[in-house]
Amino acid sequence: MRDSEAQGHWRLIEFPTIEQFEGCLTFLEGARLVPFEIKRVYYIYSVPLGAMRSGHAHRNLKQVLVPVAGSFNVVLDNGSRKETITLAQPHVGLSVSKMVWRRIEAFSSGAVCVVLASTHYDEADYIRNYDDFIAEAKLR
Ligand code: T46
Repeated sequence: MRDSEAQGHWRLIEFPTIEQFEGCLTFLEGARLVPFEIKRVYYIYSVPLGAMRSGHAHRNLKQVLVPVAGSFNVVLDNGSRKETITLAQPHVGLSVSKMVWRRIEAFSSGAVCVVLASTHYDEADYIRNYDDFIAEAKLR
């Protein structure tokens, strides 16, 4: 386990997979394997080569990112520790807690990132300025 994972800010989750001759099936269940009730699902795809997404933190939202196709890098920062995690296996997701600055980059061609979220969409939950994020993180 990485130090940052031990602090509970982010961790990889391996989801159960049924491998059959006809193909593989992976399942995710809210409040069980996913560490919260799932309120929202969205997905990011058709990302042009070289494009970066995100660049923000959430005040309360928790998420799990799953690379259901292709691969991408998630750059994580909790204000004191940074780590880049490559997601490339459809049965391995990344759980990210609140107050983590994240950026997603290096999307492979055809990559699809499915995101499971703990809350409905709320723009007020976003911290989109890095200096504001650091200031809020220090207060907590
Ligand atoms: C995150 C990363 C991984 C909505 O209207 N509803 C939604 O549920 C979402 C997620 C977005 N939007 C709107 C808000 C913006 O006008 O879609 C537009 C693009 O969203 P954003 O620029 O926030 O996209 P990303 O890729 O930077 O970030 C998204 C999530 O917003 C964010 O929570 O952690 O994916």
